[in-house]
Amino acid sequence: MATYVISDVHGCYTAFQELLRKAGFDEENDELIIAGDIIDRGKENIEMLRYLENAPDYVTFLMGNHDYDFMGYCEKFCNAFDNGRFDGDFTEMKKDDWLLNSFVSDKYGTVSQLLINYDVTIEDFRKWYNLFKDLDYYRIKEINDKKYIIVHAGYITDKGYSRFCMKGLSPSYLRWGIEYFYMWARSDGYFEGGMNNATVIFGHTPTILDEMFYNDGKVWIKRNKEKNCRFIDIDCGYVYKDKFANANMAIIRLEDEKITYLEDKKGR
Ligand SMILES: [Mn+2]
Repeated sequence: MATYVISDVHGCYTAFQELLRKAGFDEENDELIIAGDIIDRGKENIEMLRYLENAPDYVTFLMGNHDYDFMGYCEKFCNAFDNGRFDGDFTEMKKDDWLLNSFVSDKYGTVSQLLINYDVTIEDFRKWYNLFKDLDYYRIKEINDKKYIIVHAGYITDKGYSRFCMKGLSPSYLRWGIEYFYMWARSDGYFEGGMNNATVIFGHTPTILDEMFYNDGKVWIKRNKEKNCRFIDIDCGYVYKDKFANANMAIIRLEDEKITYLEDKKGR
């Protein structure tokens, strides 16, 4: 039995399934943790949502910022329906972006993609809302005497968070609380958030983009000797593959920390 971690599938269902096969993931015996952002940006959002709906026992989904936003859209549709402000008929919204966007700000086009290409109903949105709202923000695993914290963007202890707030965080952090950190952390202060003697595995900031974890589409690893902790960014930006040749999808097996890439790039 092994534990695998992947992140930021972003509606790339086929690639995700292919990577599981390539890594030798065994549905009968292994465990999979998906560290958030299962949808948006990619083309196979419905496939990811159906996968969430039929969630096999071996998989744990954690909340990402895109999942959280999508949950908000679902909630809005359902509330409007429950309050009689919407009859559940999406026909007009399918034809009219303005109408759709007046309901939900469909930033990544996922909702219109679902409405136009598939026969989705208000009950689908209700189902998705209920599934997303129960997701955890992080998961802690002890494997071979090592502690792993799996989270979408960044982990911070409650105590660390209070200290962090005192130092003057961005207004968004203060407004939304610690969950915002788990889903959105992306700053130097991020590294204060870890826990001693632990490895934080996260995604959210693709290693293919020219940002703080840039590593040309390979997994990014940094050790903090002082705290004896490590940070591993496993989001290799696969959904950006049309823009960046080295974008990739990676999965890590915690027992031996073996990393498998979907695409084996030359010279690696
Ligand atoms: Mn994200």
